[in-house]
Amino acid sequence: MKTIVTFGTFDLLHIGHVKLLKRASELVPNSKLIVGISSDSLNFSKKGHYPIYDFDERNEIISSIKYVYSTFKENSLEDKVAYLKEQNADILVMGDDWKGKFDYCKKELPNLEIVYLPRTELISTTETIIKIRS
Ligand code: C2G
Repeated sequence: MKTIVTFGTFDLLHIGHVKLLKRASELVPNSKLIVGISSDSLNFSKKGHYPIYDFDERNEIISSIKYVYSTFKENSLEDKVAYLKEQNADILVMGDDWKGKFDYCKKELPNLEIVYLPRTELISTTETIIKIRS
């Protein structure tokens, strides 16, 4: 069974997140999808604010999605290789807003396949927050 790993914050879960998880889980038959969920402090360091839903809430939401086999906490963007090793990842999947950014992982993990999937257009957590505020 192949192990597919993806990473993200998944705050205010929306259709773009669900489509990403669905497509990732369906990339290879007979595979399991493991999701690294950003810690609250990692989200602060990436985006300059804390997520609306805290880690435990986001973890519970993501864990309940049928495409997801298991989850773990991502504390640092720089530890990708360690996380991928820990999870025995065969494939790393990310949205194409991260295109090329994680290719360096292949230096230490030459058998790792990396797939960047096209983002779903016209939806994002940030846009949703702006819409609600206005
Ligand atoms: N996504 C998507 N379409 C959207 C919005 C997001 O396909 N309209 C994808 C992103 O490309 C990402 C995943 O959904 O692969 C999670 O998105 P975010 O929660 O925004 O993740 P991010 O904060 O970018 O964290 O280590 C990498 C980071 O932790 C990724």
